[in-house]
Amino acid sequence: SAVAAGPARPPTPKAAVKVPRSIDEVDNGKVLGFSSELSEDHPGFQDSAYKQRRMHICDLARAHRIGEPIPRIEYTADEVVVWGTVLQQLRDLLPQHACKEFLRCWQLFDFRADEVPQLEDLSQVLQAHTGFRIRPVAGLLHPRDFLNGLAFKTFHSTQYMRHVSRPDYTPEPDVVHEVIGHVPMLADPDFANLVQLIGIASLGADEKQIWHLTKLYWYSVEFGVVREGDDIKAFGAGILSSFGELRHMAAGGARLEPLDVFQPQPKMSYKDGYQQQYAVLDSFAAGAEQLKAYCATLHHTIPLDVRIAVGLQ
Ligand code: TIH
Ligand code: FE2
Repeated sequence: SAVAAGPARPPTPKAAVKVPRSIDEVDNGKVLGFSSELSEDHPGFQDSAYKQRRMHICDLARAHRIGEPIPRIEYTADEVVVWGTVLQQLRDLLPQHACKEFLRCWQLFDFRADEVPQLEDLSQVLQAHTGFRIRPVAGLLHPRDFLNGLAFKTFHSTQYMRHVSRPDYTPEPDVVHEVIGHVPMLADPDFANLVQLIGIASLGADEKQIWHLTKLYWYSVEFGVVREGDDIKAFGAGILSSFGELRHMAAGGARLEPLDVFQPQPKMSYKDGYQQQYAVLDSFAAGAEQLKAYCATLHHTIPLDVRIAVGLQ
């Protein structure tokens, strides 16, 4: 028979990739960076009290188990000042430069300058709106674990505060970045759907695909902008949470390129300061369609029980 005319077989994976069957099987212990060991170029590198404080908060995150409430942190007066400074600066910038979905969801959270929000409370609000939950984490996770978490609508968040010397910008995720950059966006159903799609694509993906998905995540969820009529508005958390980065965007400091999920993405770096390029989406729905088309090319097999657990048909 005409065997040769059949569809090409998907390539056999080199090593079997472990697909987690629930969020409990996603490891939040393997932290690749940041945490409490800081590199020389980190603003808190010389500050031993700062490093100790982070160590304490990181230990709490390591001890957390899914299903338990996220421990409440008693933020110090200095930490509250950092939070309040960022919040006040961003309040001046966000109305003009954040996308409409962000500004709508922002209203769900009564952020106050004199109180750092607690992840547990935010997680409750998110669960009610989009089903996303927050899980505390000690630092930068392995990309596979981080992305796998998104498939189970779980967002891994740091809980420590950026260093007092640089409220405008930190090279790493911190509680301000998670709370202002990510949390309001995750309350938007279309956006939450897009984020979960990236997570589902990561289940069973090989290392090369994980790397590509990490970059897609970086150039959308972290540093994406979206068209609103003739304007460009921020939805990427790395822009929304940094008044330095937001001013950089508003001043046209970065190239704008349409997101093309099939193309190799530019190198990403935590070390080079403000971004040189932002990826533009026409809408979150358009972005989700592109991602679905990309996922269809991945050919990995997700076990049926996992497909059901994450709501795939
Ligand atoms: N640079 C961001 C901020 O200062 O809020 C934090 C990060 C976003 C992405 C990676 S680190
Ligand atoms: Fe982030």
